[in-house]
Amino acid sequence: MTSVAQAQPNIALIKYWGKRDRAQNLPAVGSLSVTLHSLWTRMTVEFHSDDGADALLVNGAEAPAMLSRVSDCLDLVAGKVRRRAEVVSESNFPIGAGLASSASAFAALVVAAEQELGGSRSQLELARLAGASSGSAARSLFGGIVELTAGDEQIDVGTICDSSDWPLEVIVAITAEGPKPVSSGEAMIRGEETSPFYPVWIEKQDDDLRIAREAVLGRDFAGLGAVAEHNCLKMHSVMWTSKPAIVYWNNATLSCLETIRSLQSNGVPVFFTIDAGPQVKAVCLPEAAKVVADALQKTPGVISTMHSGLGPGARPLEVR
Ligand code: 2P0
Repeated sequence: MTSVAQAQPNIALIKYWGKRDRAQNLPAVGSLSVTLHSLWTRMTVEFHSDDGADALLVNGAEAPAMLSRVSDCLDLVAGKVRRRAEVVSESNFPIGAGLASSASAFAALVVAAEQELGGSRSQLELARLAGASSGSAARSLFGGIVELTAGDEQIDVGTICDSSDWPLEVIVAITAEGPKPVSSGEAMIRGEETSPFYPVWIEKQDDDLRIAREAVLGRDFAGLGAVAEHNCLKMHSVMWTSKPAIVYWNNATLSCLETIRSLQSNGVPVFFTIDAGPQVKAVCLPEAAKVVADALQKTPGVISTMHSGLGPGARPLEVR
């Protein structure tokens, strides 16, 4: 049997940055995100009874660096004593470049593995397993606007607003291709250990989450944009004040922020967010999508743009 699952990456508007428990990969803070529609990862999982090691192909190439994380994730779903797995991952967007590819990958992986095992875990249980592999992956089990709550023992996560109830659009401006210099996980730990801003980042996160949640439930776009931009810049301030400093931005990242500020001053409903990479994500109301995409595409240093509405959570695609 072969099982295939698809998941979309999600973009955090209130960010996950910091770990409460490194062994279990429990986040130090809650987060709030939008699950995308047009970007996807499809994971195929097949278990074999023969001897041998797990195998992984990512977009047609072997991916040794990723293989151990995939094997560890499969151990969580199938148990440590299990058949070997052949895993094939395909994505329609750049991976390892600040576009949340690990979120869609691990969300799709747990769903495909569960399907292949014939299991009946709930979406929340699968989200907890995905989150143990990649904190942001837990959110991609759910669609629309998603909130993750960080508990001492485990996370809770679910949709707080369906994509059809508030059809936001996201334009991603690609400003550099290729993998990031420091992984998110490593960067988070550095921030926790060395940034003087980290304690205040943690202390204020519940306030930002409450403001964002209320803005979502009240469909207050300006309110959501204000707290999302503030939260993003705070997270990057933790990175910049880590020792050694971590700066994921480039000149084009800043040029995109200027473009978005200019659109905002002309009354266009748009705000920015930036993750652990140089790409800029512009969140806007549907009527503004074209003008935002055109403006970002013309911004110096922007290589390309991608456009997505909000989409569903991870799900099985087919079983052959
Ligand atoms: C987020 N990021 O909330 C934040 C904002 C990047 C910046 O979650 O260490 O790959 O595997 O749990 O999920 C990216 O980190 O980190 C991330 P691990 P992950 O989307």
